[in-house]
Amino acid sequence: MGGASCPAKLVDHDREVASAAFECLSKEPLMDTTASENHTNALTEEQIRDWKQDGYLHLKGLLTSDEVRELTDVVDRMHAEHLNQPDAEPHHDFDQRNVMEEDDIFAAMMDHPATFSIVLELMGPYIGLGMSEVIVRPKNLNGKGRLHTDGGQAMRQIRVSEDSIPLQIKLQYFLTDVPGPNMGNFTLVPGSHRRLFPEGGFEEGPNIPEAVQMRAESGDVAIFTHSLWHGYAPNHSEIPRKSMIYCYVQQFLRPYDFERPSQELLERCTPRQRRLIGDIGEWHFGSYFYSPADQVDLMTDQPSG
Ligand SMILES: O=C(O)CCC(=O)C(=O)O
Repeated sequence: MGGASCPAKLVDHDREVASAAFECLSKEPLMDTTASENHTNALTEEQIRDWKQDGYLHLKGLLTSDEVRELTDVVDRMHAEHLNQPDAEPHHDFDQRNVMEEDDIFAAMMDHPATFSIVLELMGPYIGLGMSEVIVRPKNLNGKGRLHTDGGQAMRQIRVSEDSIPLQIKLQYFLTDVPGPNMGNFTLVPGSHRRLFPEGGFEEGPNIPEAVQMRAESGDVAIFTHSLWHGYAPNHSEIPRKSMIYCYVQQFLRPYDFERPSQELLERCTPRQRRLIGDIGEWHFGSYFYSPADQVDLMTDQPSG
């Protein structure tokens, strides 16, 4: 379409955005988009190598026992309320979405000091929160578990290269110990993030030979990229497996489990948390693609002056 049919104001704005971006790129060295180049130094060289090779990390003891207890109290309360509903099945999984709206303790997890610098190291600073979830997987002898990759029809066909920042990562915080097999373990296939997951999955579910059932302790965090073949094993134990999942996406992607945050939540959040859940100021062409000028300062908490 010719420029004559576009409103002049928008064309000018687009030019401004493009020329500001060009100016910025020509003054600063191009960012090398390997996962290790975001320089928060939150991960070791070895962890970054493992991340690229395996598509996931298992980081131990990132939450304190007090944090685990406080979070578990809230999760237990939510689960108990759910079980009070007439049609609730005690052996079914409890999967609550958009929990940042439920309780301030979940809103605070968006940029938890022990994990947020890791998110920045892997993703870079131009990010948003894609979802916040609480999961309880109780004993279910009929449960089979499942393996999948994340995203819908299009996203599940995208597998970013080794030297690319991810499109999406999830952090799974474990609130219970999962010391043995078939305890509802987070299950994954190391290195599978570069291979196409078969449409329809596997008949064996999570029991394919390459799959690994992660043994974890409460307070541990599993971080994984969207194209990793992952899921969960059945829980045949007496201990309900409890965890929380926080998903981070590049800012130009849409959130998964909310359309927009409530005004009430926005008012309770810090400026950084508000940005993460989509407060980008007044919307204009390209504003989710060329992030607001204070994006890096907000994310890193270090004004560049
Ligand atoms: O519950 C689990 O361990 C797996 C969760 C999962 O598959 C997902 O978040 O996509």
